[in-house]
Parts: sequence; C-alpha cells; structure tokens
Amino acid sequence: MPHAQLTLISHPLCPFVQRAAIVLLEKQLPFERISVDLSAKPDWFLALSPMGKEPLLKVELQDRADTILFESTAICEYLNETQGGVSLYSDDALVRAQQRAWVEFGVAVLADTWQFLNAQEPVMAGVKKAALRHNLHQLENKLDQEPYFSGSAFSMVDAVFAPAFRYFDLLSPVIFQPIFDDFPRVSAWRSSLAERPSVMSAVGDDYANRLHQHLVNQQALLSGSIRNHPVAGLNG
Ligand SMILES: N[C@@H](CCC(=O)N[C@@H](CS)C(=O)NCC(=O)O)C(=O)O
Repeated sequence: MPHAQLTLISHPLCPFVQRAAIVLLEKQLPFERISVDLSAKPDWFLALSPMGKEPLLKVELQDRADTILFESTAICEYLNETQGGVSLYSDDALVRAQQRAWVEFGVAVLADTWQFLNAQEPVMAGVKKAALRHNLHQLENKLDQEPYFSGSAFSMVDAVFAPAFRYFDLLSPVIFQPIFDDFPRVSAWRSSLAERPSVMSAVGDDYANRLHQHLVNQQALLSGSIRNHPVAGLNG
C-alpha cells in the first residue's frame, strides 16, 4: 500500500468533516487539518471544491498527481478501502449493505438535528423534534447489539451518528432528555460513542464555544441551552 500524505480541509463545526476525521483517527493515520472560512470562501478553496463545500481530502501519492476528493462518504470509503487497519464495514456483504443503508439514515438524522438546533421559532423546533423522535424510535427498534451499532466493532455507522449525537451531549438535559425518553438502547449507544477516543478527538477544544456562538448568531431558540453557556432566564 503506497504511503499517502493526507490533508483534510475542514470547517471546525462541520459534522461531515467529523466523519472523515473519525475514520482517519480510527485508522491511526497521520493527517494535516486545514480550516476554511465558509462565510468568506477563499479562491483556492472554490477552485478545489466543485460544490463549494467541505470536507475535502487532498491525497498526495509519490507516483501520482495530487488528488482532491470531495463528499464525506467518498472520502470515508476511500480511506477505508486503501489505508489499511481494521475495516469499518463488515466482511459479510449483506451486513455491509445494511450498514451502508444506516449510514444514509444517519445523514437524515444529522439534517434533522441540525435544523432542530438552528430553529428560530417553536413550530419548526417542534416539527424537527418530532422527526428526530420518529427516527430515534426506528433506531431503537433496530439496535440489538452493544456498545456500538454492530456490536464490539466500531463501524462506519458509528462514525456518522457520533457527530449528530455530540450535539445532544452539549445541550442542557432539559432539552435533550425528552428527545431520548423511552430510547434506552439509543441512549446507551450515544454514551458509548461519546467516550470513543476518535470521536472525542474529531473536534477542537473550542467546539462547544463555536457552536454556542453559531447558535447565537443564528438567533436560534436553543442558543441559551448549550451547557456552560447559559443565557440568563432561558431554558433553565
Ligand atoms: N454531502 C456533503 C455535505 C457537506 C456540507 O454540507 N458541508 C457544509 C458544511 S457542514 C458546507 O461546506 N457548506 C458550505 C456551503 O454550502 O456553502 C458531504 O457529505 O460532504
């Protein structure tokens, strides 16, 4: 396997880049991380990113021209297929297909979670909370192993849900507990993911501060509900 020099082009708050970072960390691959300002995208970034989005992965191999990969799924699949270490998918084709399907489900949960967090008025927050509970209910019915989605082996499904669950770890219990009520298996899975070293290291130390500031800027209803960042008089 040729040694590749890897650079992850990221935004500090992006959940999709966390997926790639988790895979890199799980595989114990050295990589450089470069932050990009999405509110003022630099020309070099726009020239590299066909959709103007991050993450991007720059792959430098000795015998090939440098390559830029975009889309977190493509990045994660490439890393899993080429960079050695334990695969984040099952060897069994049927289980692997199911894992890929639940990865897609995780992307939908991520979208609902983000919209719930960013909601500026109660109707939208309520709609997104209901959608989240519906999907968490599906997950509760599916989960039959522990501590991770596929049992003892950390998988690509874990890598996609960990960034979504992280948001709830940062929210006041007054907000997150009613969402996870009646879902003990999902709650246990969420706790296991929060303790996984790759998940913990996938964001910077200032992640909670940045998320708080983002929600304040968005005038989100939940901007006062990030732990250790209370707004007097709001949300307990
Ligand atoms: N489907 C893409 C989604 C990536 C994405 O939405 N990235 C956001 C940040 S989290 C972005 O770059 N947004 C900039 C924009 O849309 O202008 C993936 O999985 O990589």
